[in-house]
Amino acid sequence: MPGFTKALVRRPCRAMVRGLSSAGLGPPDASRALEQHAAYVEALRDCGLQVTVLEADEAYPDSVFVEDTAVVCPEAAVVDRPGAPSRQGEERSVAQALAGFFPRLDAILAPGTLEGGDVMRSGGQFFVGLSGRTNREGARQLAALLGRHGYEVLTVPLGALLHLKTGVSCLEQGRLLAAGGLAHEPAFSRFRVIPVPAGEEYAANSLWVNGRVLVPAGFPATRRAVEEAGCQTLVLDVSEFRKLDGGLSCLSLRW
Ligand code: CIR
Repeated sequence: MPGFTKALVRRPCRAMVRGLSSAGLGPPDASRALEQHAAYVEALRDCGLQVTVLEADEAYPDSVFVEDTAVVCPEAAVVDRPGAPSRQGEERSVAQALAGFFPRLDAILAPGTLEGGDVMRSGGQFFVGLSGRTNREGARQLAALLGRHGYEVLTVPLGALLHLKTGVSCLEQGRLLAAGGLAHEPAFSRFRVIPVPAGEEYAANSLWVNGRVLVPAGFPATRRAVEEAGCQTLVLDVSEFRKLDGGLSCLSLRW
C-alpha cells in the first residue's frame, strides 16, 4: 500500500468515564487519556500524516474512537451507522469534517449497521467482520459502495470479539498480526500470519502507518514478533483507551 497522508482524530471527552466497556479495568482517567491522545497524534505526525484534530464531543462518551464512524480510502468515504445505540449520531460531526476532504460522502443506511473497527483493508480487498455492531446489511451496503471503485469486500464471521480489528491488524506486504482463532481464518489464507503470543491478545490491535507499526505499551512479546517480521515498531501507551475496549486503530481514520 502506498501509505497514508492524512488522519482524522477527536480529542477524548470527560464523559469518556461513562464509555461502553467490557474490559473490567475500571473507568479511564480522562486527563491521562488526553496526554496519551496527544502522544498518539504526535506519533501520527512523525509518521508523516497531516492530522485533523476534532474537539471533544461531550454528548458521546465513546466519541474518541472515530475509526468506528466512517470507512475511508483514497477513492471513497462512507459514513457509518454505528451498531451501538449510544454511538449513533457520533458520525455526523465526522461526516462534516470529511466533507472538507472528499468530494462525495456515501452512507450506510438503516437497517444496516457498520462500525469501522470491523473493516480492514489490504490493497484491493476489504474484510468486514460480522459482529454485534456490524450486520450483514451493513456489510452488503459497504460492498456495493466500494465495489464501484473496484474493491472486493469479504465478510468474516466473528465470535465474541467486539470488532474485527480487535483481533487482527494488517501490517502490509502480505503480513497480518492476528490473535486466537483469527490466525487460522480461511479468508486470510493468502497472508503470512504473525500470531499474537498468548496472553497478549490486546496487542492484536496494532497499527501500520507508513512503514512503521504502532504497538501498545506492555506487550513485549508481540512487539518482538512484529520486529522479527521485519517491521519497525513505535510503542505507545494507550492504557486509558484499553479500559474502554479501544486501541490504536480505533483512535483515528487514516487515508
Ligand atoms: C465501544 O464499545 O464502542 C467503545 N468503547 C470501543 C470502541 C473501540 N473501537 C474500535 O475497536 N475500533
